[in-house]
Amino acid sequence: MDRTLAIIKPDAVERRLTGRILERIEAEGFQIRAMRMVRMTKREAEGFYAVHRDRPFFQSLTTFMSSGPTVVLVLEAPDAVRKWRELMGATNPAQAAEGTIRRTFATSVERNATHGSDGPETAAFELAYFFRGLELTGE
Ligand code: IDP
Ligand code: MG
Repeated sequence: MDRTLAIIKPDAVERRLTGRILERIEAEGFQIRAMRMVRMTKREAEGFYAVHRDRPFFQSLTTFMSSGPTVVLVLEAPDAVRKWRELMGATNPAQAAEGTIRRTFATSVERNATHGSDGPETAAFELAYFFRGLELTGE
């Protein structure tokens, strides 16, 4: 079993899409191992997206991610990292496959409804960014 970090971003929470996205996650066979609502500060969003600090969209992205509450989740499934990215679809919703979460719910490349870790090392960093050991080890 594998774990990945998912975030329901502020655009989707604000538009009351949380329930529909959670339903989709469970329907696709993920076990939700931990879940919490988090309103990140600007600084916390910058720490989370530190790998992107030199990208032109960094300031806008971290302002957006700290603009309202998010839902952070630990998802478990075989091959969870890849499987969750596949369910989310491409970063740019215009390029995301039909039926993916981003194709269905995103309104722009920035306001794209959900986040997912992009590999096992990233997942380990991102899970630890939001969840403590005890929350992560429970069955
Ligand atoms: P990912 O979320 O699909 O892994 P990343 O390249 O890691 O995509 O980018 C992180 C987030 O930054 C994206 O989900 C999106 O919200 C935002 N982003 C990425 N590229 C752009 C862009 O070209 N313009 C504006 N925002 C972007
Ligand atoms: Mg990424």
